[in-house]
This record gives sequence, C-alpha cells and structure tokens, in this order.
Amino acid sequence: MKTDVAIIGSGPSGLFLGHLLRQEGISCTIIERQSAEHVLSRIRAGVLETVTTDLMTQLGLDERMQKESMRHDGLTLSINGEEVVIPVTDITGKHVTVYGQTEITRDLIDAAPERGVEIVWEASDVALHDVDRDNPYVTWTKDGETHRLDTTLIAGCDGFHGPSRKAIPDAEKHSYEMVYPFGWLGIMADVPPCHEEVIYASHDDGFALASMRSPTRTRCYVQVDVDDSVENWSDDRFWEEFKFRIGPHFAKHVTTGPSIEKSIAPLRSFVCESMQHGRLFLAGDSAHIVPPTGAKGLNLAASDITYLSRAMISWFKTGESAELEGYSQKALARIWKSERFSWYLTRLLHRFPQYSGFERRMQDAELRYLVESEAAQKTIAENYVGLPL
Ligand code: FAS
Ligand code: PHB
Repeated sequence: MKTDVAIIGSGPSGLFLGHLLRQEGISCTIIERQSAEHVLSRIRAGVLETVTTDLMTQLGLDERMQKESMRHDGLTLSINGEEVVIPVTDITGKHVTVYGQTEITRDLIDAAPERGVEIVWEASDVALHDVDRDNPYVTWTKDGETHRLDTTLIAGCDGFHGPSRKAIPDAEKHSYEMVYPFGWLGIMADVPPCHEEVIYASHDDGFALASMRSPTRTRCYVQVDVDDSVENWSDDRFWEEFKFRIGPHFAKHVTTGPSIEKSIAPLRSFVCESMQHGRLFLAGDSAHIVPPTGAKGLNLAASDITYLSRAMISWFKTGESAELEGYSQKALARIWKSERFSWYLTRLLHRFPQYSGFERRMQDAELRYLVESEAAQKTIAENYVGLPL
C-alpha cells in the first residue's frame, strides 16, 4: 500500500490533519490503535479557541457545533468564595466556544468516509520505519496479519504514549517536563451547570472547576492528591467538596446528580524539542502536554495542525520545503507561550503540599493583584481566548 501521508493516531490532531489533506486532494491514511467506539468514549477537553472552531468551519463540518455549542464571553474566578468576573470578549474582542472534544471527534469521524479519509482501526504493534529516509513506511498487525504502508511523510499524532516521539533518536530531541503533585478528579453529570460560564476556584482546601457540555450536562473537577483513587470519591463526597471549594455564592446554584463518568487525570507540563526528524512530524499531545487548567491541550493540537497542514500542502503542491523545514520552530513558539499560561494558572490556583508560607503568600498576593488590576486581567483574557497564530 502507498499513500502521501501516513498519520499515526485518530484523535483530534490526526483527524483534523487527515481532513485538511484530503480537502486538497492529498492522500493519507490514519492508523489508530483503538476502536472508533473507544476513541468516542473518551471525555477530554471542553473549551475551544477560535483556532479550533475555525478548522471545523474551514472543513465545512461545523453545522452541529454551531447548533449545539455554547458561546462564552467571560470566565469567573472564585477566590475562597470571592467572585471575580473576567470579561474576556470585552477585553479582547474574542470569545471561546464550549463544545466537547468528544463531539469534535465524532463529527470528524462521521465525515471521514465521504471525504476519503481512510482510518485503520484497532491496529496493533504500530511501528515507524526509515523516518530519516525519503521513503519511510509504517507497519502494524491487524486480524493476525502484518500490514505495511509506504509513504512520503509521517505525522505522529499518537498522543503522549504513542510510538512517534520515540522514533526520533534521543540525540535529536530534548524533553522538558514538570509533573504536578496532584491530579484532577472529573465528573460528568446530566444536571444543569451551576453557572453560565466556567468557574475556576482557588480555595484553601484545593482547586475546583465548574464547566459544562450543554445547558443540561455539567462537567466539574476537584484537585485531588496524585495517589488518590476514584474509589475514594462517592458522588456525594464529590459534590460536597466541590460546593465547599467554589464557595457559598455559587454552591447554592449547584444541582447535584449521579455521575455518568468519573475519572482522575494526572497533571504534567511536557515539551519535546524538536517536533520533527527527517520525514516525521509530531503534532498535538505526541509533542507536548499541558495541565488542563488553561484549557489549552486540544487548542494547541489545532494550532500545530494548522501549521503542519499548510506546510505539507505547500510542499506537495509547489515543492517548496521552507514551511515544512520551519514547522517545529514555528509551532514551538506558540506552544511555549501556552505552556507558560497553563503552568502559571496551575501554580496560582492549586494547593501545593510542599509550598512554604512564603509561597502561599505569593499566591495570595498574585490573586489579590488579579482582583484589582485591569492589566493583570487583560493578560489572563488574551491567553484564555488564545494567542494569535
Ligand atoms: P490524543 O491523545 O487525543 O489522540 C492520540 C490518538 O493516538 C489516540 O486515539 C490513541 O488511541 C492513538 N494512539 C496512541 N498510541 C498509538 C499507537 N501505538 N498506534 C496507533 N495509535 C495510537 N485538554 C483540554 O484542553 N481540556 C481538558 O479538560 C482536557 N482534559 C484531558 C483529560 C485527559 C484524561 C487527557 C489524557 C487529556 C486531556 N486534555 C484536555 C488534553 C487533550 O484534550 C489533548 O490535548 C488532545 O486529546 C490532544 O489531541 P491529540 O494530539 O490528537 O492526542
Ligand atoms: C472542561 O470543560 O472540561 C474544561 C474547561 C476548562 C478547563 C479545563 C477543562 O480549563
């Protein structure tokens, strides 16, 4: 088998790239380890920057998103119960869109057959070969048979634990990482959200976040110890702690209900430099991870794919290689700024067990400054809606 671009991974990065290449008549095949059902069962991001919604519009796949998504013009901080509204649209002229990553993935998968985006599901032992040669190839096993796909370029869109980053020789890459001493326990429940926009709560007991997927489906999180487990958290315990942390003003609007999903996600900051080697190009979580505090993970995947798709299309159509050679440097410039914002908000809003009194006072002073300073709120706003491409 032969294709122009072999894409490893059928998450948002791989699916966006597959559709953008096919829109320009460039052949590609997505090779995915899991089943479509498994991919669609994942609950991940919820807040979309325009860089992500623009891709859906560019692909002409935004009809359901336009109908079902929610526009947010601000975010709310609850600082030990004190409410601070940051009117991001008034400040920046831009808004964010609430539409679950799961729905984005569903829209892209549903449209794949009619758009000629070929996806191989349940591919095992996926391996990348000769990535630094002009004729790389990918192998995998499925139904007891070994398959080989010869290709011109490979896009590594296989997330943090996939094989693509590992296919770059250690001597050609350098990783930067911070692992946080806590995780997020998230629940989804079919009850109305407690507020019309997202609430980021900083409390002496720990961080909490109130979000949503629709006017009837809430998505909430509380910070938990890194070694905590979901079994320790009944729904009642979750709701009680969540209401305590977001403060009495918001707690009285909380509708509790049974969780339809409950899981703990670890938090880390991670970047791999470079994001390319030979004919292999990394995008999304295969190259970088952010703590979800800034709602950047999915949106960074979208900006990577915006850059990478433009570079690949230019190369295939004109032979011009400058954009492709400059992909990693261009993507990393935006990635590091989002890494900083996500790290900054995580450091500011969470309780770090090892923080001394001085560091706790620095958090308090920073939060106070944020309450009182328009300049500080403008910084939060312009990062939250997404920095320019
Ligand atoms: P993904 O990880 O989504 O997709 C990678 C794909 O590659 C997967 O389908 C995987 O099955 C496949 N793959 C892996 N190994 C493979 C192999 N060997 N062979 C073939 N395929 C392979 N971001 C936010 O902005 N807000 C959030 O609230 C948020 N919550 C998150 C919660 C969790 C638990 C996780 C893990 C991430 C969360 N994120 C969040 C970040 C998330 O949204 C990612 O940024 C987004 O999924 C990135 O998309 P991809 O780069 O496509 O990676
Ligand atoms: C979500 O809706 O899941 C969400 C919202 C904002 C974040 C993280 C997650 O910062």
